[in-house]
Amino acid sequence: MATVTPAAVAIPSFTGLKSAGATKLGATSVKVSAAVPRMSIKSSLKDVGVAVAATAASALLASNALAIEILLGGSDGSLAFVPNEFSISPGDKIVFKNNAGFPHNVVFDEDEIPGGVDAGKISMSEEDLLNAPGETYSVTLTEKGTYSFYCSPHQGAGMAGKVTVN
Ligand SMILES: [Cu+2]
Repeated sequence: MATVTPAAVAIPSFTGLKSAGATKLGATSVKVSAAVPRMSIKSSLKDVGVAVAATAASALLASNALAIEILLGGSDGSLAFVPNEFSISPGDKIVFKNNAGFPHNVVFDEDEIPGGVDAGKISMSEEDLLNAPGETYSVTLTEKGTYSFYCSPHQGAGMAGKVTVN
């Protein structure tokens, strides 16, 4: 059996990958098998398969992940999250957007989030503020459960909200 060095495997693999982008995998395997020794064919096909699977997975994630926009401050001047109660799916992104009555921020209550979730990792710091119109703070929640959050400058005025991940 011929010895295949890493360098010898790498070149046909690269060719296979490029072909896979332009043509169907079946057509690529025929073309590669005619051009390279048996050991290389196996490596080449394996690499192409992994690359195709990875591409498909990332495309799926991109098309399925949703983002929900929550306004910071009501257009009527209310100091509130709008809406202040909503549901998302795990992995969805929440985009909090400055609308009126700022500065605002978004702090998750460490006592009212699912166990094992670190409030510090999903919150802005208490002193950190969104000052400009349209400024945003985004967070992605992956653990199922109910999360309570508030705006620290306006917590006393009742600016708080709740999101359920299910
Ligand atoms: Cu606020």
